Amino acid sequence: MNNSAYQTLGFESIAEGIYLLTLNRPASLNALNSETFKELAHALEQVAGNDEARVLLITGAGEKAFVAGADISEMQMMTAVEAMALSQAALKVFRQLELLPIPVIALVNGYCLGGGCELALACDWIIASENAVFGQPEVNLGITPGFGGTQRLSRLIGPARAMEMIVSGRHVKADEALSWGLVNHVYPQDRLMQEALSMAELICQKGPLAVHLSKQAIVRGRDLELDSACQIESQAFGLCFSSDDQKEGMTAFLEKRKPVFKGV
Ligand code: DAK
Repeated sequence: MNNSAYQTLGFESIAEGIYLLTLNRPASLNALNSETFKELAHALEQVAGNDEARVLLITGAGEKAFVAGADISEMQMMTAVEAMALSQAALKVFRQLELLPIPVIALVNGYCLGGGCELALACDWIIASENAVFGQPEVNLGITPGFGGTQRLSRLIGPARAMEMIVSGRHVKADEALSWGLVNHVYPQDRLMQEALSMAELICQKGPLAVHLSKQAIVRGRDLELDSACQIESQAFGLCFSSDDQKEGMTAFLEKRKPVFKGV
């Protein structure tokens, strides 16, 4: 599943079931251009179609940035029609990421601004290095967030904090992001990957179907009212009982041994 044909991405398997996507344009702090969106769409299709994939990690190349936003040099002269086309492509990719059947962790290793912050928000959760800096600085450029930031940021940290970030464009450092619930954990930069791998390995030991259905219930349910959302959970719960993994998980517990899950 490795693909060295990408111009703007690194994409590799780093351990059994664990894939790493690296935004790789360090000279422009990994800014997202239209090629990146095409390549992201392709890479995510490969992950979605790979039964062996259990966890996806996403990070930025280098030690300075996760992603410093959409590529300003590419956007500068765009027409409204071109801007809408870019926005549509990006919205589609971010939704594709959000709906991926496996958990996706963003490893934010520096600047995480504008479209970069929106990319991280489309992942299932964010872990950050101590030098991480978050922001939606679009107002500095005379534009609004366009890749879902007004919506996903508000849902994650609440409308007041999202409003403050978006209308002021101010930078939020890792410790503040942690206290706001924007990130789950903060680590020294040299431990970020190792911590992500430990978490990914832990997830790989769990029942793949249960992990998938849990993610789906959270993602599909969070925008619904409680009764409908709980129906999604109920269906997921019921579905688990049609799987070998449920029998194996419960039998292993009662036999006081570790379960061997097969994902069926
Ligand atoms: N795009 C292009 N190049 C960028 C870039 C970006 N977003 N950010 C940084 N770079 C480039 C710089 O131009 C510089 O290139 P050279 O001069 O070396 O050729 C190189 O990366 C290193 O950056 P700096 O020299 O500026 O490094 P500093 O450490 O001094 O500052 C910084 C780091 C991250 C604070 C600064 O680079 C910065 O403020 N960058 C811009 C951050 C930003 O405003 N990001 C938001 C972009 S707007 C849309 C929907 C959504 C969006 C767009 C359209 N549609 C609806 C179509 C999203 C918009 C955004 O994301």
